[in-house]
Amino acid sequence: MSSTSTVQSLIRDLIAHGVTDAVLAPGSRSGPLALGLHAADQQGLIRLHVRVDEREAAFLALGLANASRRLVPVITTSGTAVANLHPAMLEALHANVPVLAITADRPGRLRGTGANQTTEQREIFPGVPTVSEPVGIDGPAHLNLELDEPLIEPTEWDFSFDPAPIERINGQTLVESFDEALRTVVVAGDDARQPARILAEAAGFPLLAEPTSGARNGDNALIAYRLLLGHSPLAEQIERVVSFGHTTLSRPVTQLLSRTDIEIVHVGDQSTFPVPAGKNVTFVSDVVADPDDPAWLSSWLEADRAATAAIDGVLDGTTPYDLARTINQAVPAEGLLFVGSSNPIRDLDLVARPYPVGERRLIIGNRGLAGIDGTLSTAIGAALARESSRAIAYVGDLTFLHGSNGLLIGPDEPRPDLTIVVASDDGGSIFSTLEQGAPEYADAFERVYATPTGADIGSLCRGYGVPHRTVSIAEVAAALDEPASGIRVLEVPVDRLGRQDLATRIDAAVRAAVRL
Ligand SMILES: Cc1ncc(C[n+]2csc(CCOP(=O)(O)OP(=O)(O)O)c2C)c(N)n1
Ligand SMILES: [Mg+2]
Repeated sequence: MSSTSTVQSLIRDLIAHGVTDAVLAPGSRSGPLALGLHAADQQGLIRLHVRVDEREAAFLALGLANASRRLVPVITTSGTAVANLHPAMLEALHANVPVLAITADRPGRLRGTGANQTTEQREIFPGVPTVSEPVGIDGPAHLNLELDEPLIEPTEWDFSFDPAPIERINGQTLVESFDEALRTVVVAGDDARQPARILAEAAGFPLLAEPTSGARNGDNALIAYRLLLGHSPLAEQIERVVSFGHTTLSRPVTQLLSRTDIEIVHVGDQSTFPVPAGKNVTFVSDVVADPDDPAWLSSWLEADRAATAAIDGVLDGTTPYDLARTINQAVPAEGLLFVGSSNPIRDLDLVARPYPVGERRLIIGNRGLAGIDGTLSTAIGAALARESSRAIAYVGDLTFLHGSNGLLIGPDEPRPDLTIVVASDDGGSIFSTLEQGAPEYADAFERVYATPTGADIGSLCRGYGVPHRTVSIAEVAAALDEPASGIRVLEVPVDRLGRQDLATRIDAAVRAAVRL
């Protein structure tokens, strides 16, 4: 088959399997794919997104796939271009997001010779399944496509196909049903979604839900659970944990799931459980439970109210937590919030109020590997994939700078309405709250951990043609409320050097409030 007809049937298969968006980075070997996708875009069959930088292209596909839960291909030429997909493919692997890397390759006979732009790219993403056609893919996959000359031929692109029912595979289910009343909490990590909340509400269990769990909704969700686990006497009374999703955010939760003296039921398998599972851990596919003693839940809710009031007492309107609280409130029903790794997600986790059930907010982040790379592109992809009443990305300054090339978008490309809020503290504030923030490391700390850059985010945005404004924490709510069209950046200066002291004061206030 000629390269052109190979590509024609591949694109036809993609459309037949429900693909609606594709991301392409330019190159010569991938030429037939580029022309075919352009034709599919012109015919209204696929929305094509073109990006120069393959790393950003792949993260864009990740965001599109994450928010739509559809397979999204990212297409590159051969050589180093392929390696640039790796960070996003790893994130897709660990968060199980359906991104298909389609990498153009030279014919196999040229491998191992000095042919230009030719390398071993078939097994370049260990752990990511390789496929020869886009069928039955529900996570990341790699399709390496050897294309021979002639690469370009005159063609009438025709992607029509006979609609056939798509088969769905049903996995084995193992349902855990509790017959013993034990004091239980529900932990909801990334992508836990509704089942965590539904179980908590049906059984009357407290719900400890991370911001990107999709479960931090309703009356059972706690706010300051991270500090309650450390300070409330209730934590010592926990007899059973049911966990959903992939928890990554805090040590108290990891420590809870590491306990060997209580019963732990995880809905999922080891790949989403944060520590090697001991004998007390059961992996299941669902849990049902009868209503529990209501006093257990009300004690947690009362402790949470006390802890949250104590935190609010420390916050004076100027701290990074005030920014997180403002952003939490600024997401309307049907809104989208993409949260960057590092402190934005952790600050949000400590202060975010649960939303009412059923209002269809989508709060997501790259929690598979929690990288600070590709964040703007992933957020842009998510905003492009989902019609939302308001789309916000909330990121640290290093995260913004690391992925700033996500703003490199050609004038004819689809562009979402997205406001990027940068918590700007010139460096990585997260490290000051970890061990390396201790005074004995102070000499080395600024240079090798905090890494202030002094970069001028406003000038950078100007270079990309993206509107930028610096606003105070007090001004963020009003700025987010403005009608926004296209991508814009709100840079919010926040303090980094007082972080450790602030964390200590919050910790002390919560301890005093809940240790009665
Ligand atoms: C690709 C990648 N490189 C390095 C890290 C390690 N890392 C985690 S947080 C962080 C600093 C982030 O700084 P910033 O985005 O400014 O957020 P802040 O900590 O100030 O809230 C770094 C370098 C990472 N998670 N991902
Ligand atoms: Mg920072």
